[in-house]
Amino acid sequence: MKKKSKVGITITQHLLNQQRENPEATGSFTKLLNELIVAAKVISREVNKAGLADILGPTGTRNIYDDEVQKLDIFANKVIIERMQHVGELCCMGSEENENLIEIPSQYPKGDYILMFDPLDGSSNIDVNVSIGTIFGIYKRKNPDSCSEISLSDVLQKGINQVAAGYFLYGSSTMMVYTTGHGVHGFTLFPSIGEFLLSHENIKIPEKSTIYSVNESYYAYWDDKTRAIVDYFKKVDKDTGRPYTARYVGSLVADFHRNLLKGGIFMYPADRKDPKKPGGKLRLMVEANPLAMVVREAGGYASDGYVPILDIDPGFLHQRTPLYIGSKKDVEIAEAFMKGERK
Ligand code: P6P
Repeated sequence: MKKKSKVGITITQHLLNQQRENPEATGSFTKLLNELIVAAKVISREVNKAGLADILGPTGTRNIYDDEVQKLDIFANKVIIERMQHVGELCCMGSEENENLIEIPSQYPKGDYILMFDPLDGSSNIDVNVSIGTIFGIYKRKNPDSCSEISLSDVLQKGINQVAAGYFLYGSSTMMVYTTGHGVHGFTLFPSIGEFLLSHENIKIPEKSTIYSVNESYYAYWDDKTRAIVDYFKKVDKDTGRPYTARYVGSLVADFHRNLLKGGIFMYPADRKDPKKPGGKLRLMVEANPLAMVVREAGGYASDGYVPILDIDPGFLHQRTPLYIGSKKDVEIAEAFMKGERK
């Protein structure tokens, strides 16, 4: 019998369903996420056109991390800021591309939410047509009655405080994966109708996997414990399904998404390669925290090698962290090596 195609509900319907299940919901959150979705549709269109348009390639400028900034980075950052600042639900934003907090212009109403985002992660892959993504995490401000004086202490919250998190993946198709703490759900953009439709309901990451993702060119810059972790996943041992398969795209959202669906551990350890980045390359607030919430809701785990990512108290906006994220059992093995509990 011909398999009935399961066309899912729209993301808007899904958000409204979640809102209705939450008695105190006022609709503010739904409005906020809907605007972010519009921004992602605009970015998706430009990413898909990038090969033809003149917004491809580097701008010749560098961001605060000294990374070369691609034109699409700037475009994506601008689209999100301009679209989100007038929604009336935010009191500020933080972006990987902006050194300081992004305040809401005085002409727009403010709200109680804080949006932290990486507008276009993996940008070094733009020119070679590898999947890239937007990562976001949403918090509620701690002191709701003083939005006019938003302070870093309001924003620098542990990842466990996120009320929602997720990412958009601009690849062979454009996907949105998000959680509000009630499971992880994936939606695929159908360009013909311009809607994200439910395609991956209640995603659960396999507890154990056979994939490890790490840039092994840094092997010489790792400490012995980090080397021991990677050596472990490469060792031949049939009983534990090793060696694992190596898969590394070099685009965090692409690597994370594959591991989320198939199982796997993604690692970006601390290394001695760049003295400016002793704690690893990835950013806590705009990369590690959102993905750590997603993976936890999918039954996985994220650690800095010693403690859960979601428990880290951020010291400053662009703090970096080592990241071990994915299938729970594999991340726990990595932690055991880092803590000296395994050799
Ligand atoms: P490396 C992309 O620039 C990024 O921030 C992540 O998307 C990706 O996982 C990582 O850097 C790749 O870094 O050092 O392996 O090239």
